[in-house]
Amino acid sequence: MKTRVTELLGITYPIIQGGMAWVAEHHLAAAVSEAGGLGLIGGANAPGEVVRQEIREAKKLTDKPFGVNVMLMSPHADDVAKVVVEEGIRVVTTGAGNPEKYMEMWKAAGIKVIPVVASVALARRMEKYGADAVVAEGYESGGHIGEQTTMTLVPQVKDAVSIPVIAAGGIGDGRGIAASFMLGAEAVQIGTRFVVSKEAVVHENYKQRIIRAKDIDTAVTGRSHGHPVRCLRNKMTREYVKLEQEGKTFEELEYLTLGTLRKAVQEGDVDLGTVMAGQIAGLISREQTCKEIVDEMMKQASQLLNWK
Ligand code: TUI
Repeated sequence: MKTRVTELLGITYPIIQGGMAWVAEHHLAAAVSEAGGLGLIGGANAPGEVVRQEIREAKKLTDKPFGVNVMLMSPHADDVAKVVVEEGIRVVTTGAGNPEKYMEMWKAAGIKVIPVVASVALARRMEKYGADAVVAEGYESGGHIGEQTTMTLVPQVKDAVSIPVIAAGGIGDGRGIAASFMLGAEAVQIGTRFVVSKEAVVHENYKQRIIRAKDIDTAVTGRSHGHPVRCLRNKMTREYVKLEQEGKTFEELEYLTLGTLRKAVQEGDVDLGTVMAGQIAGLISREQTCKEIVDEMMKQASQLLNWK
């Protein structure tokens, strides 16, 4: 199951873990890398020094390659961008913005740069700036999303660029992986399924909400403000969407989402917290180790794709 992505990253399976805020810490990243995929530490809104510590902890748990996701809307993005260079990180993915201003520094350090994009235009631009691959992330994803579905985005990005494309959004099993390859992807990025892994340090309430979720249980907040975020429907999303429809501004509604992802992930407040998850949540039925998840998905995908 060699692809340009497995070769580029030195990994066994074409599976990359999403750089999920608060969820993608060193235990999860190391476990996914140990399972043969590429684990990622999610920089999210954390200060550079916190990310540095996370990187050092992950290094203690695995000798395999792992990466860091730089969340570009973070006030600490500049610091995190430097920390990844100082810590000798080999792979960086970016989200929620355009990483152009860091590309030269990262390329000079020999880092493989993989921006997450939600449009063909940004994918093209990233290739021009020297990106090694792109993650084409569809609207089915959890967290901050674009407008295109994975089904429409992946083949259009594939046709627009020569660098490898990694599909993301709505992929939760081997069928999703096989379908992504049919669309032209050479790897997938998986988020929600890894939230429900034994190694993910995530409150049990959060994992159970995903396990119990049905297909239609996600909602998108912040659409009217240009910051669409997908999460599981709860008291917070109902209140947010109601006030949004009444015309409340982003600033007026910020109190509903400040610190609420941490509240859900760490404290287990799944009613007032932000329970980010993708539309594939309804498919996820039990907690497994990262190795079990990777092995099961790869077995199913290999059969479907007739890989030997
Ligand atoms: O970044 C993500 N997913 C995220 S980031 C995050 S933390 C957060 N929490 C609350 C509000 C905002 C962020 C939670 N989930 N995925 C990658 C992604 N990037 N999805 C969409 C985009 C994107 C969107 C527009 C990337 C670039 C872009 O435009 C940039 C430009 O300048 O054209």
